[in-house]
Amino acid sequence: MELEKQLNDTLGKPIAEASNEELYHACLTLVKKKAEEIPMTAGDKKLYYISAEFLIGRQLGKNLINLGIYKEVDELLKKNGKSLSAVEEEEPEPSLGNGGLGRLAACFLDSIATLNLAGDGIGLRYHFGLFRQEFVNRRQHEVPDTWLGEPCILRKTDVTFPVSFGNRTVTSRMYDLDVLGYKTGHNTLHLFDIDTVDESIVHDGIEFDKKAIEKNLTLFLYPDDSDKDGQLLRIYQQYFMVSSAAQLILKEQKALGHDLHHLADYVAIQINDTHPSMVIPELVRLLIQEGMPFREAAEIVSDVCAYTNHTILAEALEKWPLDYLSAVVPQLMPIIGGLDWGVICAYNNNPDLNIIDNQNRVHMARMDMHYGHSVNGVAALHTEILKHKELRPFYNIYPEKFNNKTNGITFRRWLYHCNPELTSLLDELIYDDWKADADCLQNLMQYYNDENVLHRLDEIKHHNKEKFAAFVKRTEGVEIDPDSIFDIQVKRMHEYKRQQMNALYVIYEYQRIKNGQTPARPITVIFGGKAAPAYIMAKDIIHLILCLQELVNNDPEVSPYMKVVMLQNYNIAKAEVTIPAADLSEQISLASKEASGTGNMKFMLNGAVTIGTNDGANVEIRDLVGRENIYTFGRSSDEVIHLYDTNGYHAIDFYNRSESIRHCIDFITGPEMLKIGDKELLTAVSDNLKNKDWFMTLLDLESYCAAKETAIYDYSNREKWTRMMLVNTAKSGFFSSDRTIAEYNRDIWHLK
Ligand code: GL2
Repeated sequence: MELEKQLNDTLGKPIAEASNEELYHACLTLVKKKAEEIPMTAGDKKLYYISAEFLIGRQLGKNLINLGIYKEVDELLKKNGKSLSAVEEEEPEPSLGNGGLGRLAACFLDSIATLNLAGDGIGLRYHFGLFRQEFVNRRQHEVPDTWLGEPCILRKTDVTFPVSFGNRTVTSRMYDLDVLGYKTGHNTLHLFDIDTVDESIVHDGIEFDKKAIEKNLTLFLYPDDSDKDGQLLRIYQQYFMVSSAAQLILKEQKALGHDLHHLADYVAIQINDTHPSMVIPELVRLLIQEGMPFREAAEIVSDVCAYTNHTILAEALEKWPLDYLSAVVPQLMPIIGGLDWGVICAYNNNPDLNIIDNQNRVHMARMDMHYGHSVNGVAALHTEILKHKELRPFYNIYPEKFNNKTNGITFRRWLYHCNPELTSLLDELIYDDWKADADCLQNLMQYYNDENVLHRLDEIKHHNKEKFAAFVKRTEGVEIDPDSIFDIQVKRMHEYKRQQMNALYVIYEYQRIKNGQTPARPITVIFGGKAAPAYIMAKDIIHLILCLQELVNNDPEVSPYMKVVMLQNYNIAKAEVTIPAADLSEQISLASKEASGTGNMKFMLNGAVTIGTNDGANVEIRDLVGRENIYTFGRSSDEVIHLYDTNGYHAIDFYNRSESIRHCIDFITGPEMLKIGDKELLTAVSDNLKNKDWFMTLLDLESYCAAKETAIYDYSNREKWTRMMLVNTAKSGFFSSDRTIAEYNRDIWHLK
């Protein structure tokens, strides 16, 4: 009743008479009011989670859930002939991240607040975030994605800081977003921007003048850095972010009357990948300005800062040329030099350890490891690889700094919000405790042999598949059959994730069907994901998939048994419809390359069965569900690492040796495909697979196809399959980000 009155008052008219847009505005106001009533989480010590990405997704549904009023609002709107999910669709999705790392940061904010820990996020207020993906002529096109409309979920504040780039100074302004925990907790995400950014300088898709720093600084997340100006712009962005962060932190701590000599008693900083690494020299610089000697400042900063590594891919381990840094942030150069000098003296000028290498590049991760007190990987296997391979010299000198924090996801969004039917069933069977204590999902195991429960799980999955099929029809114009197996690979496009291997499977299956060998059950192979604008091979792979979609779906001999869909502009909102509908979860990265993955956890939670390599967190999924509830295949990370070390992989040998591989590769540039696609792009893909194949697609292709055959076969045994679904959901509690955050706090942050 009270809610109804509040909404009516804000609307100025009855709910039934309001448009979805008006209802969205009214709900936002409601959330704001409720948030104001919740005191900010406080504690003796505060965490600052600095990240270039926060892929927060739409906020309304999540906030209503965390305020504990989602159901009530949902029912109220229903009663008035309205739908909350339609109202939620009014919210533009902020795409302030590009993939797992950014989404992880968002899940972490949710869990930090839920655990009632005082911890704010700090990042940038990108005007466009990641581009919107459109398919034109079966190719990816990038379009700027505006999200900063009115009303905006961000609050403009009066808090500003001067940020200097040499002798040019700009003013950063703070924008705030409320981060509400589930039933408790209230923190803030601070996003910085400058007032002079000019969106009108963007032309021809996502082109703009990279030199006009005052106009372009926060235009885009990860502007193209394939040239020098692009790299300089990234350094500008990073410094802008961390200088604003460091100034905010010191301002808050001084306001609390804290002694900066004891900063580590009051502050923990988590450096999310190397994008925020310059916060280390920046804080040292500011503490020196406060009158502290260099060495003391460096020690304090080390006690405050901790670093998370999210990848072993060299491209993501940033090394900035010294002269680029001195062009953008000359004031940091003496500090970085001093930090490097400390390392040179302590470790005898060891080139494997120095921050500045002999090509005059600054290794950001090395700075983090020397001048932070903790280094963590994001899944057990990943951390082992860091310790014994990638970062081995550092593990040798700082074994005590290394620790593992296996990633997690917030179950409030990735089950409660996106899968209401399964949520209701769980609430009925095991009560709603799992929303705050995910381990309770284990209790589902008592229904392992309960036919009725298994049947209901099956029914729910089917409903979710129907909803998804309707969604695909509406958004992509493709008809898919909810009775077929939904085999889903949605994630960023990258060769190491091996969407190309899945595409080769499609070709393999296509040829078999053409030869009269139809699969035990029709299968729908679903892809989704964006390719970085400058990553040509990833874009060519999108082209390959879109050509296959055209070919397969229009072939009357094949389409009754197989369909292919590539979702356009895959984002959080689409993920929320896609994941609950999955039967098979594709996690097929080359072992050792996917640090963790978090999509794998979301699928598992929603009852999909994984087909995957022993990579990242898949290994932990396998250990939890048991080998009979997952399909693993492919070479181990040790074998793969050995192949790299010994230069022992030659794709062409696999091509020459196996007829079936040869048929698949040759098909890419065969007559059927060339009728549809671009010869140059398709040839680039097949040449790459034959002659380079850096991520060893052909190494695992045959075992992959065999594993998929087994899965398709098993799917027809409904009892067996639904039992696998049950086990996957029941065992997923470990992957709650509440658990991950509790571990970060226990081992690294030590907040009360
Ligand atoms: C990533 C890893 O690739 C991914 O495996 C991991 O799950 C996430 C979060 O830890 O981090 N690293 C990275 O740079 N991106 C990721 O998604 N973009």
